[in-house]
Amino acid sequence: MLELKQSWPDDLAAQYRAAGYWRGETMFGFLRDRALRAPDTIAVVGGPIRWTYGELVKRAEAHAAGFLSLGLVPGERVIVQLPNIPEFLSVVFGLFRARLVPVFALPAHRATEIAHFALKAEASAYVVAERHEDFDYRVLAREVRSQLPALRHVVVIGEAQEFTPLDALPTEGVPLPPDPPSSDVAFLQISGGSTGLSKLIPRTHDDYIYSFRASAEICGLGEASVYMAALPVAHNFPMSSPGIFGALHAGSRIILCPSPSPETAFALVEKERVTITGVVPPLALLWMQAAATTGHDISSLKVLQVGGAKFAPEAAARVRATLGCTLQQVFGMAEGLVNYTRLDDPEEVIVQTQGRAISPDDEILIVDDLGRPVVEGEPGLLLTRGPYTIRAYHNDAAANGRSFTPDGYYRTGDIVSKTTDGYLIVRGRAGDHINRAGEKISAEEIEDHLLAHPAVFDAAVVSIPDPYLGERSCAFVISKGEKPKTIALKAFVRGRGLAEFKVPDQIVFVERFETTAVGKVSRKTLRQNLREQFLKQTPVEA
Ligand code: AMP
Ligand code: DBH
Repeated sequence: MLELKQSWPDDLAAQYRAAGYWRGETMFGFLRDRALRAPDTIAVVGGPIRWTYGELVKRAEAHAAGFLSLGLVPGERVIVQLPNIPEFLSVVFGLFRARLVPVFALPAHRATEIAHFALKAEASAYVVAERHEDFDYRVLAREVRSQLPALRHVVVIGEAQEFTPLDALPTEGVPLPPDPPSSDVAFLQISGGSTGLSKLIPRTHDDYIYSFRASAEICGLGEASVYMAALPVAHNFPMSSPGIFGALHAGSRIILCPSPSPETAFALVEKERVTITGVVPPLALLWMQAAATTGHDISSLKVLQVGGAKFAPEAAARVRATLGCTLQQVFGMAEGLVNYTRLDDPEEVIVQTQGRAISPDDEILIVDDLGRPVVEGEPGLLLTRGPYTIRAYHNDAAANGRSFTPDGYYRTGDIVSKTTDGYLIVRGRAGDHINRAGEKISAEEIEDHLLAHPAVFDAAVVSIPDPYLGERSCAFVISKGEKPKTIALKAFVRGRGLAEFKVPDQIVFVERFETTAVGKVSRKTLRQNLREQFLKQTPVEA
C-alpha cells in the first residue's frame, strides 16, 4: 500500500506551528474534547435523529471497534459514500478513531468514479447507505466489487443484503489505537477533476482543522449557532467552509438537510431555527425566488453562504432584500485555499468580490501565461500556497507535475484579479473544465467516454453559459456511419457508470472540426473555437 503523505518544508511547518495555525489537534481528538466539555449539547439533527456530542462520540467509538473487527488495520483506506444522514458523522469519526482513512465520494458518483477512487487509493472497504433518492447503492457496490476484489468489505447502513450491515458490527471488545500524530494524513478528499479523472487530495489533521476552525471564526459560529448542511456533506464546501466540521469544532448544532429544494430547506430552517447555511449559485437563485411566496418563517437565517461557482453580482445584490440575511461569498477548493467575504464587509465588497483568504499566511500570486506577476488589479492565473493548501495529490505523478510549481505553489487554474484590499474577483479559468452549478466536469473525461461509442468519430466537450446552471456542457460530435440519436448517446454515456451531472446537457453533431493548414489543432484551441462559433450562432444569456 502506498504511503499517504502531505508535507510542507520544515521552516514553513515550524512557522505555521509558531503562528498557532497547527495546534496538534486531531480529527477525532477535537470532537472528543468538545464532548467532554458539553456532552449533552445537541450535535446533529437528521430526520428523526438528534444526537448529543456525547452520543456522537460514543457511536463513533463503537463504529471504530466495528471496523477494526473486520480485520482492517490503521492506515487502510475506506470509501465513504453517504448522503446527508447523521451516520455520515458517526461513521467518519469512527474511521478517524480507528485511524482508518476515509475517501470522500459524493452520492452522485457511480461505478466508474468509485472504481477509480478505490484503485487510486487502494481502498479495502466501502461504506454506503442502502438507498438514497431512489438509487440503490447495493447495486452499485455489487458492480464495483465485481471489478475490484481488493475492496474486501462493503458495509451498508440499512438492509445490507449479501453485504455487512453496519448495525451488526461489534461495538466493543476491540482495542482502539492511540491518537495519530497531527501531521498525518487524515483522509482523502476528491478534486472536481479539471483534467481527466478526479484526483485524490490528502489532507492532514493539522492543516484541515486549521482551515475549518478559522472558517468557523470568520463565520461567527459559536454554541448558539445552527448550521444547516444543504449541499452533500462529502463536498469540501459544506464539510469545511466552515461546514459540518467547523460547526462541530465551534460546538454548534448541525442540521442535515436531505435535499436543497426551497420547500425542504425552508421548512427545516423554520423548524430548527437555522442561523447559517451554504448553497451554490443556482440554488441561491431558486431560494430567492421561492422566498417571495414561502409560507415558512426563515427569519432565523442570518448568513447565506454562496460558493462553488461564480455568483453574478446582480443576483448577489438581491440576497439581503429577498432572504433577509447577509450574503457571504465563498471561493474555495478542496486542494486548500478558501476565500470569504467577511460578514461586516461593506455591501459592495460582499456583492462584487469572492472574498479574501482565510489566513495571513496564504500566499497569493497572480501571474500571466509565462508565470510573471501581473500588474496589481489586472487578471491573471491564481497560484497559491499556505498553511492548508496541499503540495501534492496522492498517487498521481503526472497531475503533480502539472498542478504545482517547483516552489510549491498550487496552480488553481482560476483567472482572478485582486483588489487593493486583497479581495479576489474570479474572472474565469484557464482549464477546460465545465463548472456546472458548482460540479466540476472535465472535458477530457467526457470526450473519452463519447469516443468509446462505435458511431463516434471524434468529440469535443465545452462549457456554454447557462442562465440557471452558470455553465452547462455541450458535446460537439462527429459521427461515423449512421448518426446516433442524441438521447441514445446520452444514455450511452450514462451507461458507462458516470455521475448524472457529467452526462452532456446538449449534443451538437458537426461534419468536421476546423483545423489549421497543417491539419493540426490543439484540443484546447478546438474547444475554444467550437464554443465561440456556437455562441455566435446561438446567443445565450449568461
Ligand atoms: P475543486 O478544486 O474541485 O474543489 O473546485 C474548486 C474550483 O471551484 C475553484 O478552483 C474554482 O474554479 C471554483 N469555485 C469555487 N468557488 C467559487 C466561487 N465562489 N466563484 C467562482 N468559482 C468558484
Ligand atoms: O468549489 C469548491 O470546491 C469549494 C467552494 C467553496 C470549496 O472546496 C470550498 C468552499 O471549501
